[in-house]
Amino acid sequence: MTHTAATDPIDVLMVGPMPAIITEHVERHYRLHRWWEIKDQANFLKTQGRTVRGIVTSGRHGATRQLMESLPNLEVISSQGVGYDSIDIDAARAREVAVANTPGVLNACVADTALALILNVSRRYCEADRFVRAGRWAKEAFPLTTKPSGKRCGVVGLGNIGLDVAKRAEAFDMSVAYYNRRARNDVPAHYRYYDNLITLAQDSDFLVVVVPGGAQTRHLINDAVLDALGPRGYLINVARGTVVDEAALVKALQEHRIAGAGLDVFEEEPQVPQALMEMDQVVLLPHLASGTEETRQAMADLVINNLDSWFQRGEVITRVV
Ligand code: 8YV
Repeated sequence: MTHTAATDPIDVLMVGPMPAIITEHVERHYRLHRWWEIKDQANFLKTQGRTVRGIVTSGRHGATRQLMESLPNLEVISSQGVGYDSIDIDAARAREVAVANTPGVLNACVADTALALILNVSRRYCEADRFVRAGRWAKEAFPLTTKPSGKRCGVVGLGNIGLDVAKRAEAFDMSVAYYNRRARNDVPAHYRYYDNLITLAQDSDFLVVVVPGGAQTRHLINDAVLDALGPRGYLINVARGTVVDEAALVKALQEHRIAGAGLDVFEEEPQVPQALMEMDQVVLLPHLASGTEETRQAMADLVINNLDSWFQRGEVITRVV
C-alpha cells in the first residue's frame, strides 16, 4: 500500500477535466492518465487497464460499470461532489472498489444558493436587473412582487444540506416543514414532518429540492406534486435535474399552474429547455451552487486527501461504499 512516488508511481485515471489543484497534485504524485484526451480508449484499456489503481472523477464526469470492469486492479474512486449518482455504486460494491465523495464542505454554499433562488424568484431580482439595464426604469414601473419572508418553506430531503436551508429559511421568518422517508428525531421539533410529498407541496410556498439524485428519486417532482404546489407556489431545485420531471415542470410553468421556479440543475446539463429561457418567472443558474473559491478549494483538498489516504493507509476519509 505504501507508495514511493519517485520510483514507483501509482497509475490514476482522471475521467474528465478537474480543477488545477487536483490535476497538479495527481500529476506530481501519481502517473496521471487523462481519460478524455485518450484517442484510442479501447487500446488504452487493453494495454494499460491493468495498471490503473485509482480513479479521480466528479459528480459531473462519474464512473460507469463498463469503465470499472475494464480496470481489473482498480481499488479506489475519489470523486469531487457530494452527489455520486453518476458513479455506478453497485458495480463498485461488487468489485470492492472504495468510493469517496466530498460531503459536508459544500453544505453552506448549496444552502446559500437555495435561499438566493427563493429570494430571486419571488422578488424577481434578476428580471429587475434586466429591466434597469434595458433602460426601462425611467419609462415604466417594475411590477410588484411576492414577499418571501414569513412564508412556508417545504424541504424535500432534510439531510445536512436541507438543515442548512432550513436554518437560513428561519432567518427569513419562514416556517419549515420537510418530507423524508422517515421523520428525524434529531432536528428541531418545530420542523413539521410530512410522510406525503403531495401534502407537503400543498402546504408550501417554496418547495426546495435537496434529495440525492439517482434512480430512487427520478421524477419525484411530477405533475401531481406541481399541481399540489399550485399557482402561488415556487419550486427550487439545487439537487439534481433528474429529480424533477422537466417536461412536466415546463408545462406547469407555461400554464401558470405554479408561480415560478429557481433552478441550479437540469435533466440534460448543460442543455436548458428553450421554453425555460423564454420565461420571466424562472431563474436559471449553471449548476454553480458549490462554485465558490473557498468551497471548491475544500472539495479539492478532500478529493486529494481521500486518494492519498487510500494509497498511504488503505482507507478513504469520506467513504460512500
Ligand atoms: C459539483 C454537485 O459541481 O456536489 C455535488 O453533488 O453537484 C456539485 O457540487 C459537481 O459534483 C461537479 O463536481
